[in-house]
Amino acid sequence: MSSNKIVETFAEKFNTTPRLFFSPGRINLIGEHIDYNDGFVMPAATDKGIWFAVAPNASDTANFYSADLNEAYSTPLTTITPVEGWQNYLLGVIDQVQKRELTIHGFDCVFGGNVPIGAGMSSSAAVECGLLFALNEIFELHLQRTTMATMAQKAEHTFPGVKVGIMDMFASLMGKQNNVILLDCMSLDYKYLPLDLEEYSLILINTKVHHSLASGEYNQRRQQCQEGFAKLQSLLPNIKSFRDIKAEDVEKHKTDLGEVVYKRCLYVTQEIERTQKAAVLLENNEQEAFGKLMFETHQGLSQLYEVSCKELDFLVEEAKKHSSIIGSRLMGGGFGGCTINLLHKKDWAEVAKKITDAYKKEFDIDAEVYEVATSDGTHEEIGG
Ligand code: GAF
Repeated sequence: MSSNKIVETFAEKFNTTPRLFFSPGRINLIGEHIDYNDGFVMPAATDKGIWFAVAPNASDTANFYSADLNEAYSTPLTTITPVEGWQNYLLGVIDQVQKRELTIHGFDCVFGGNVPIGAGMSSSAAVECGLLFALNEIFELHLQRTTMATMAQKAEHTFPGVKVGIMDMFASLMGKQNNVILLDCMSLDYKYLPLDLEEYSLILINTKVHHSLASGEYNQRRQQCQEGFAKLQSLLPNIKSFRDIKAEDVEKHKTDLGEVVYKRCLYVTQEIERTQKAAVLLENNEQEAFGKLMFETHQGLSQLYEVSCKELDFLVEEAKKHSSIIGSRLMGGGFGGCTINLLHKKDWAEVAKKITDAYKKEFDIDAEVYEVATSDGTHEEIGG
């Protein structure tokens, strides 16, 4: 779906001229499942995202049209409640606006894009942030981007009901082309790190599977970490967050925690430390050492956090067979979606083909390959 198609569809459906906004999906270099555990993450907004064509309609009704699904949905603004399906990502946003007693009026909206759904690139945050940003502009709500990120996160907690961290919304709204964001998820302090990989580049390989247990498992991981943290806090002195806990301390308290919670906490403490190391490596252009940490992250996500699946593990194992790939791991929530791979620029297409051929042979699925390009955060496409 292209931006032109979105504008054209808007003209067909509503016969007025909208404003056009782009809301990006994200990648994440390292720091997985630790945004809701007070860790650090390293996402970037990508050039794949969702466009929103929006115009006020002088009524009290919100009219949505999903150009990707060819489905329409309308609701009076006075009765916003959760429903089943894609509408929840939009309704949750309107609910957040109303909870803050900000005034919006009826509007027409066509949206759609090119970020693959269920690929771990956060199409849901792109939808939530895109609508919120558009409403903020059109109804002059004067919300800051960081406030919109927390509102979009809240929208996902309350309507779709997935207790996500802040990473995806923050990346979508705050992204900067050619940079990754080093985000402290506890304080929301952040800095941009230029993404200059020299002779290397990043590619995503999409397994094209998305195991449907994902959102229930996500909330369960979050709960297991909360349980583990409370236990460790009661056992260790001066612990304010996971980042005060060392992996050795978790190991010492394995019996107190129980096998499953122990594994989750061990992963979290290791990943928090890894991400801090990775940030230094990226700043010093030490790509090979950075790539090793990506492999370690995958190992942790697969063995300790248990959010991988056979398709993702297969892609990472295949990646290890090619010396030009220096790092590979599952990206995002897991249970399907993409791997992110750091590899030599010169032969990426050839290597990617070998991996996708092997994948096809094993699972009879055509994996998709995307070369990563970063973009600015959610913005209006002037003249679009
Ligand atoms: C999903 C969530 F939305 C993020 O908050 C993050 O936890 C991620 O999974 C895993 O790192 O994308």
